Amino acid sequence: MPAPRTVLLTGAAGGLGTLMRGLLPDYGYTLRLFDVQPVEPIEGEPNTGEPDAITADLADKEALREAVRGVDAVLHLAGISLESTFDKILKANIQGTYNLYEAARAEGVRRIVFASSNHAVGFTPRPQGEPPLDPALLIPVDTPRRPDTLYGLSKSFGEDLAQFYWDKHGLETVSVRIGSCFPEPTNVRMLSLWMSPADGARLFHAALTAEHVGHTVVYGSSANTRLWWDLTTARALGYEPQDDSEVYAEKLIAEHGELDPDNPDHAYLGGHFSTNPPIWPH
Ligand code: NAI
Ligand code: 15L
Repeated sequence: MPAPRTVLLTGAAGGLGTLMRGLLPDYGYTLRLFDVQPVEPIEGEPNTGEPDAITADLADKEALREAVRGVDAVLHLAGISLESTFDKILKANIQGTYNLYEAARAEGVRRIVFASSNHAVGFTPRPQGEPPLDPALLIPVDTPRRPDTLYGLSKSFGEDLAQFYWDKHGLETVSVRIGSCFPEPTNVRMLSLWMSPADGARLFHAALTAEHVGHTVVYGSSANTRLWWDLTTARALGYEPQDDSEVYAEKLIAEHGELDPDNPDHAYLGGHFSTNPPIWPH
């Protein structure tokens, strides 16, 4: 895959989108932005004039066709990012992601990097043991999908959609099961799942540029000492994580205590998402 130059960044107004707007231009990308909310300038960054930005909903098929026209690849972050009602998840994450793939296929876009989530496999029991875990205990990418929420279910759908568009239409995807990508980890579970924003940009760059990915599923995290999952497929794309959440471990464990094997919120990869009551009305 020749290095893409113009990348459509959906979800550009969100937390991760804002972080990536700051970091990805350093890899030489020109970003076109898409979000249902207006994209605000990044705090503390010089205002470099009007961005190439489209304010529209993923339900708007015409806007999506225009948005993907002429771009080399898409980084698809837009959608509901936490548990919600089925109607909302259906519209934004399931129908919306389908609309994006259909627009990309129609306009000849060759690759999408899809923000999947740890919650697509959130009901996987977390591996137990002293860190760093024996590599044989790390959760592989081909572990059965076990969504822990309707949100996780929509990410599982997105991965199936990606596989289908590769098999049927030759549209490539890297599905990144992101752990927790925030400036810092804020709880003990995140010590295992955290992806620093800088490593996030490294991984997205690798996913955008690696040769012949077909549909590849990778876990998205830093090289954490307390890692629960296997980064082999991510590394095979050329991803070399530089950060480790361990620098936050002492402080977070002092504040929250170690993970408790008897606490159901600590039993699974997805943490408290697995015990979330459903949100009504459905
Ligand atoms: P966020 O909620 O801050 O941002 C999502 C953005 O998508 C928002 O700006 C929102 O306006 C936009 N959006 C929602 N529905 C839309 C629609 N129908 N049409 C157009 N835009 C729409 O979420 P965040 O944290 O930035 O996450 C980005 C993506 O990465 C999401 O897909 C999320 O599920 C995924 N992810 C994020 C993780 C993280 O640690 N931040 C972990 C795992 C997955
Ligand atoms: C996600 O999928 C969410 O989008 C994000 O907000 C975090 O909750 C993250 O997972 C997590 O599991 O920490």
